[in-house]
Amino acid sequence: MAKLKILEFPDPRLRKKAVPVAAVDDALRQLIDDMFETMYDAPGIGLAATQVDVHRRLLVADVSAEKDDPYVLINPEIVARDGLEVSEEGCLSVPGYYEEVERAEHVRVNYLDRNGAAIEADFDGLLAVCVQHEIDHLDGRLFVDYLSEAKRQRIRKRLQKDRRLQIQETAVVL
Ligand code: GNR
Ligand code: NI
Repeated sequence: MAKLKILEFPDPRLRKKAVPVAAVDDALRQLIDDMFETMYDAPGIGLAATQVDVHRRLLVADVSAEKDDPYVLINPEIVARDGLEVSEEGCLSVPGYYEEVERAEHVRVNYLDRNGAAIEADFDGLLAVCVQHEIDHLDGRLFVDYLSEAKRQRIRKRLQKDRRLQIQETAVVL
């Protein structure tokens, strides 16, 4: 198992469109395990392969309080959506910022599970929000894209400033 590095906005690699997974094999399952370790450690409720610089259509999620309800969605396709709801979203690639985003309330998704079996499942509540947020990552989209240009710029500038300060602090300790 290995913890992977999470890319942060505005890294251009977060804008790449992921390609379909060709084979669900042991190498992919190793990546899935590493993504779960990275997500639980963060901690987060979901993680898309794009965020760890792997541009394949794969996401993991676990929105349970006990962290004992893992989902793996390979080549996910939303085939139906219903209702609208606004909820507060955050993102491990945009650390420290939470903003309201409107999403479908219910989604039906076709995908492959970690054994390569074809699944059609209905998601609602937080899991529906999370799955839509993760599929956006696979298409190179971030939740900040739903905000105004001014808000997005403010977040980008503050994150870049935070990073400069982090580098400076590290230099002082060294
Ligand atoms: O951990 C996460 N929390 C979250 C909260 C509300 C809506 C979406 C999310 S996903 C996020 C983890 C992440 O960045 N996944 O891409
Ligand atoms: Ni995210």
